[in-house]
Amino acid sequence: MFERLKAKLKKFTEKVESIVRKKEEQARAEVVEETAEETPKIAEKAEKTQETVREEEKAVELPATAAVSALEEREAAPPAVEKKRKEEKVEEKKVEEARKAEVGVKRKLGVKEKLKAVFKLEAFLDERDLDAALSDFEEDLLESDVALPVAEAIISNVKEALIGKRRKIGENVSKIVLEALKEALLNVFPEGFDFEEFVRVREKPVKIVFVGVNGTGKTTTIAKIAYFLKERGFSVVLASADTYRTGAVEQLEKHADALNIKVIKHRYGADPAAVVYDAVKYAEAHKKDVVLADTAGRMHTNVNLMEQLRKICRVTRPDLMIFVDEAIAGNDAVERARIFDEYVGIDASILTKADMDVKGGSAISIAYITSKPILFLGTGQKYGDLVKFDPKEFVERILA
Ligand SMILES: Nc1nc2c(ncn2[C@@H]2O[C@H](COP(=O)(O)OP(=O)(O)OP(=O)(O)O)[C@@H](O)[C@H]2O)c(=O)[nH]1
Ligand SMILES: [Mg+2]
Repeated sequence: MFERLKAKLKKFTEKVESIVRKKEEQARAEVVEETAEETPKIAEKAEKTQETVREEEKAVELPATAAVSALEEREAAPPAVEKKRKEEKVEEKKVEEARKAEVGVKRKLGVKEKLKAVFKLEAFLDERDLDAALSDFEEDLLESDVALPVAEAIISNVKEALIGKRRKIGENVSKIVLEALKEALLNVFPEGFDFEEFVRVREKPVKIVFVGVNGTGKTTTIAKIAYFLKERGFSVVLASADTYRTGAVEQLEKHADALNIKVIKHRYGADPAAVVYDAVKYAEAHKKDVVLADTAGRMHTNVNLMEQLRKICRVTRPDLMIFVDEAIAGNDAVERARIFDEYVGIDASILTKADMDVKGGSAISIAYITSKPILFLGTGQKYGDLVKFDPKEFVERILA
């Protein structure tokens, strides 16, 4: 699942890593060069200090002959010798201070130099460094079924996270890029949504209507959700509101039998809003927790059929209107989600056939375009093939 998106994200991470490495090598080379330039200056300063010290040392140094005569002098005229001794002490002090000063100069330059080097090595990416990599990355996202506005949003998030960022010495580059990508991707998802918790706390019966174009997996998904809810202790009733397609009622009944759940149905051609209404009345009377309503697949461009969905909304006021489409439909699914949302105001989406989706961008795109959460991914044809969709887990998975 989602191999292409995964591979493209990896490719981008590696590219940025190599850009960072190159920049750091350059910075290191510059630092080495500058240090080499600075070294003679430091040496010169140190040399000067040494000279001063030496001269001062010379001044206090007493040659052997002078020492003898000094001794004689001391004997002959003690006060003069005493004076000289005092002078000698003053000189010694001067020499000591000069030495300290020299060490001080050396230490000061050392710290400054070091800071400069560290700063340079920490300097990170600017916009020009990333331009080419980002434009390739945008193309790769589009190829992975990420819709254009979503790809643009991701790129802008990545830019914000990476440009001007400083890497501390020793910090792992790929970790920085991965964190930036994680943040960029998570930011395009709306807040997560806990379906089970919603059903638990909502006033009963919770009314859920499933909509989408033909053959995307609505009926199968309803059966999967019914199974999911039953497993968690909720009672469920199904509304067979696809009164349009031959065989639709029987298809739902077959699932209901397998799961041992009641189905409310009318004859073919009946008003779907009336079927959902009846199912809600049944649930109220029999204290059922949830009503799951199947509807006929319809093209989002068919105005009459879209109006029919509006009627279901008006009559039954669903708690959740769930849009179902195939992950493999890519940008078509995104466009359909947008139009269904415009018509009936969807609350969430479920993406089916994720098990067949190698690209992986649909979930991000639909969530971003509709600003509504993805609740589940359908991952096969069995009742248990329904995976709770969590943006964090999804992002971790495609960045793994
Ligand atoms: N591989 C795979 N197949 C799925 C999944 N969900 C549904 N299908 C298959 O998709 C086909 C269509 O599923 P339906 O549930 O009939 O789709 P629908 O949206 O109700 O179709 P209409 O009622 O005709 O609009 C069936 O063969 C399902 O078994 C899934 O998650 N993975
Ligand atoms: Mg169906």
